[in-house]
Amino acid sequence: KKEIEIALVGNPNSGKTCLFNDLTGARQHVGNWPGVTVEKKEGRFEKGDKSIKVIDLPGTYSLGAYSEDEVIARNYIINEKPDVVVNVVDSTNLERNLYLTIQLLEMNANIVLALNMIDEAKNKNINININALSDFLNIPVIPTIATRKEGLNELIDKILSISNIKPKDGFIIDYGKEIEEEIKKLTGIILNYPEISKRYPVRWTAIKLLEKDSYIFNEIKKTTNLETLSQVERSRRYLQEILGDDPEILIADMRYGYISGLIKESVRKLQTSEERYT
Ligand code: GDP
Ligand code: K
Ligand code: MG
Repeated sequence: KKEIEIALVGNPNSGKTCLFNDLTGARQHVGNWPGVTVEKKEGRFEKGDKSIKVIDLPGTYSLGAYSEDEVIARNYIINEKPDVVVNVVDSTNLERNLYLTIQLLEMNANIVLALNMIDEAKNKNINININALSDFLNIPVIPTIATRKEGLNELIDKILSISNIKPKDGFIIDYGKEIEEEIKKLTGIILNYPEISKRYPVRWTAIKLLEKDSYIFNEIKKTTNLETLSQVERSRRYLQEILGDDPEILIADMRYGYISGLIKESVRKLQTSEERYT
């Protein structure tokens, strides 16, 4: 009987710890991540004949290389490859929260979206079309109220039902002809290095290199020859010249644009009577 491993990921204050407690009850262990003072929480629960290990990852808005929390969260997902990543989002702040979701998708994580604080969204007259959101992102979406354990059983059932799926290295956002061509050049090079391509999702690595992610940049520097780094520099300079901005800014803008389109398709803010009459 193989243990299923799941990780909770989300922005700070999205309700991760609350959901972690709902899932694991008293069966938790608190320690530290190796080498750092960031708290590591692990717990367990059972469902039927399945045993599920749960990790509460540090809260973070992004999965770049800027903070300890970001690096811990993303290294865990990349290196440990949890069977399921439960992406806990604050339903009242979907636009900001989905920035992390997009990055998880680009890392090929096997995601279920816990649309948490759905009670607060209702109070604020934010109406989320769950099916549209799920279709758009191509991942299961379960509304939850962690403080009341609502949606918990549905979430657990979904976690178990997708736990043996392995998402393919794929296309989430089309970054446009120019950027896509440079991504293609870099993925071509990365594929020559199994040490890298077996460990990291290839498309994600190419995007990270265009963004000049310091962590991935160093990994590449250690593992590949100088030709790789000079191609990264050429690609970055070329994009900067023809598109007029740093690739990391262009890439972030396209992610925000994608999310904004997605929000338009799936979220309605209904006016309250008070708002209508003031
Ligand atoms: P974390 O930072 O992601 O670990 O978030 P916490 O679990 O600490 O929750 C942040 C705050 O949101 C706490 O005050 C929780 O009680 C509250 N909270 C969590 N889930 C919900 C929910 O579904 N609905 C409402 N109304 N509040 C929630
Ligand atoms: K908190
Ligand atoms: Mg927490």
